[in-house]
Amino acid sequence: MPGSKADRRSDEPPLPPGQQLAAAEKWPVVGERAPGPGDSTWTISITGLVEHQQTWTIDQLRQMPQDELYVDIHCVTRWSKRNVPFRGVRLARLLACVEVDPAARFISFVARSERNHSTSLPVADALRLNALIALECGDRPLPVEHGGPVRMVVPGRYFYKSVKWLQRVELLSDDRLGYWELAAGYHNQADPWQEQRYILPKISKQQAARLIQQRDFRRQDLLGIDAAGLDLTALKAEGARLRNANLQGCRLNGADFRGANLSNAHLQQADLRRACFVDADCEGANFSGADLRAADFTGASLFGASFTSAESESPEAAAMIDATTRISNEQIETLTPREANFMRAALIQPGHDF
Ligand SMILES: Nc1nc2c(c(=O)[nH]1)N[C@H]1C(S)=C(S)[C@@H](COP(=O)(O)O)O[C@H]1N2
Ligand SMILES: [Mo]
Repeated sequence: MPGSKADRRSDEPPLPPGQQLAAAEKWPVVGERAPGPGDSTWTISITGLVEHQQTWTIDQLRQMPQDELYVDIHCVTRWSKRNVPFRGVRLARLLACVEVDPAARFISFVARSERNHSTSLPVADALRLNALIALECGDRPLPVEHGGPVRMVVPGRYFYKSVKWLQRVELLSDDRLGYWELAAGYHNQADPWQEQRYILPKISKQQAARLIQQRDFRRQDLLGIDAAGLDLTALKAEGARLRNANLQGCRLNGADFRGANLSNAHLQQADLRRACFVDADCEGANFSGADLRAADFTGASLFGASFTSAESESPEAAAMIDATTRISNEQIETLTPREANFMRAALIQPGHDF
């Protein structure tokens, strides 16, 4: 039964609101591609408001005293992974070497990255949260796809605050927004216990009303748009950016979301028959209670997506899925175990006419 109490062992501590455990052996890879090998040895520098800038090679970092930290990972796209054993050098230890200027209030972590990734924190938070410059995970060198040879690990924040392929740490008097915070509208505080996922939407109510009336969202940036309950039959939403959009209970049959970004979108109870999600990003999207017969998810990313409701045990809370819904086995394997079980059972239901 979806959402049954038996899914959660009673001795397990709760997860932050809206999070679900990823399948036990899965650690999703999220974000940009790993950088190329580069032409110089990997170093980490600390720059900005410090008494003496300093640079370390990976070997030098390995020779420093290592700390081990068991971290609960919480991705903003709603999957969590508990007790991941990271090992490396505490940020505080490196900051002590460079002597931070008292005027430095923020710290920016800059990646070796084709798209200039960085993210930032108040210095006080980075220290209080025990941020770690991680070199190993589970007694092995950190895999490249997870940020090897060296990444930040910041416990107690959504994982976008943990930059992969760390190259430079810069101390700043004023904050500098990072990549996801600017490009995706992710919240700059990022406390999962307060569910600080997104800053507020930017689009005006008038603009939203016009697009809704025309049923044309193509390539628009509609972060957080609230269109719940509306008739958006055959909506054109190719390439639209609909992160965190509220589309609950909408009529969306035949809608075209090809290549759209629907991460964390709310699609509960929506009529999505024959909707096209080809190559869409549906990470963390909520489809519980939606009608997904003949919907096509070919090539879509479904990490953290839910099709059943965690809060309710009623059968109406599960999405309507049958043999006409197109989802591959590979995609099912990226779902949480409960979602995957539901999906496997639903997909063999004979298709209905509608
Ligand atoms: N350089 C870099 N760091 C990054 C990202 C990225 O795209 N580039 N993505 C962030 C996000 S959104 C998450 S959830 C985690 C994912 O880490 P993982 O791929 O090891 O699970 O890395 C974070 N750090
Ligand atoms: Mo993330």
